[in-house]
Amino acid sequence: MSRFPKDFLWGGAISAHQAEGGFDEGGKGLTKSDVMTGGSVSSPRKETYIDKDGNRQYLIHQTGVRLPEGAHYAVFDDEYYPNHVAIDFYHRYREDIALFAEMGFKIFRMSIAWTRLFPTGEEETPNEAGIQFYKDVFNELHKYNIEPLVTLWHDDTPLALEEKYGGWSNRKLIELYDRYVNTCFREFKGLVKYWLPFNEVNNILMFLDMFGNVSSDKMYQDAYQELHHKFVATAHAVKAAHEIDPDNMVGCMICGVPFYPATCDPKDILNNYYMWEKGIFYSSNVLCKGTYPTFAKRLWKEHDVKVQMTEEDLKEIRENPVDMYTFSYYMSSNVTTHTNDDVVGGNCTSGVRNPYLEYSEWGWSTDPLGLRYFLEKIYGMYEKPIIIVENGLGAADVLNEDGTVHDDYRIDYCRKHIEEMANAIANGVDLRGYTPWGVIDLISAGSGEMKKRYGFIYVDRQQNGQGTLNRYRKDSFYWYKEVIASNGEKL
Ligand code: P53
Repeated sequence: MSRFPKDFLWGGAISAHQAEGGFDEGGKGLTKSDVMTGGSVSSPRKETYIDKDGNRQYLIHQTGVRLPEGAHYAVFDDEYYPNHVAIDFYHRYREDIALFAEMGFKIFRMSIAWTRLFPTGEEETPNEAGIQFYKDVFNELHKYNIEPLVTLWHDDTPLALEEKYGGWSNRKLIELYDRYVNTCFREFKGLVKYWLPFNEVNNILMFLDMFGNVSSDKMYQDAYQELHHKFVATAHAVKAAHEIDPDNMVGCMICGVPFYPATCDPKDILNNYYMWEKGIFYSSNVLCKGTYPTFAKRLWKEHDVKVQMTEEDLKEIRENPVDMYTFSYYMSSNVTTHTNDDVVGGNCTSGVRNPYLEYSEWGWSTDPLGLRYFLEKIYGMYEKPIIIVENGLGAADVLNEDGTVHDDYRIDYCRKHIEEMANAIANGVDLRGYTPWGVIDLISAGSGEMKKRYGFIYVDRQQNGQGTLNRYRKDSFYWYKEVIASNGEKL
């Protein structure tokens, strides 16, 4: 008997800005990643802008950090922007989808770029070329019986809204987002039924503590306010999705990091629990249960935060919880109140090194048991169907002269995580699907590199834009094909 349900949704995931390219084609407007340079494990990505006196400037890209007064984002002609071309999915999606079909995908997670439909976010009517592009992609997927799972916002607010309103801490964003997502639900009715309103919605708060450069309580004020607006926007999206098509299923999308106390000092235990509350449960509770948890008051008090919210907001949130719990999972994090110099300090990771785990070149731990822990904990708390919508190993693969890529380390990583998925299912978790991240190589979000690859398909695009963009099947491609064909038995 199979350990996975017979209609288990095996697939893969990408996002628009990391894969599409065509950044100024088809009437698309600019988004943050279009003004972001590449970086590396040791040097951060930068945002390019013109200051109030007309000078070129670079701002280190960091959670919660904003442009100075009077500045404007700008694209510099002599700078390299990795997301402008990305892997050219915009022009090559047919070839890519054929490869996904060859692996036997049942589901494919992708995102719609808000700026392809509403270039500045404020147009009254959507850009037809953008709608047509996504209809073509969805139809191509259905040709192979692949179900799209669509993220509506993958860190890509229209840049015009960031500049004019300061982004999501401004309430105005809710109504503009409502217009955008309602357009999606209407236009893509019958083509899409799985929707994720916000990618890793909890990051803005969790990352502020983990590796933010917090200069004032105002940053917490903005983060909590931004989250509240996204909670309300999610509630609106759930309501509209259900009204427009009762078949629609909407999920929260949480960056799933299990926190471990580095010692058994009660101070570490409590501190660790508070990390779970702030990083994971705060967002999960509001979106799944429809209410702010009791500990919200403690969190707000911690940084003297006053979240502006109306009775109507709370009613919408209460009446429209999400239908499923979806999350990304890469690694666990190790927390302590003690002084410990053995810190991880990679790219987008923080905390104390866990002596029981191995770390990637980018400082991300490999912890398959952490996935089971997260699955069982979350299912026990919320009892909603779960899909793991990101998981994988970022590594510097080598393309051999004969077109092969021997990525046994990636196979090993995925195999161990799938084992733990099976164990969690055996323990009662209602896990419905698995879409490993960057199933075709794409631009890393954190480091802006092409070198940090996750794919089962290799893309010949190199660090500074060299390469043919040709696609190659890695060893993991053939392995995953077998995994799907055997419904997770042949690992
Ligand atoms: P990259 C940090 C930690 C966990 C998840 O990340 C994260 C990040 C942000 O870097 O984001 C998700 O590309 C995100 C994807 C991203 C993926 O993880 O830095 O949803 O867009 O590409 C992997 O290796």
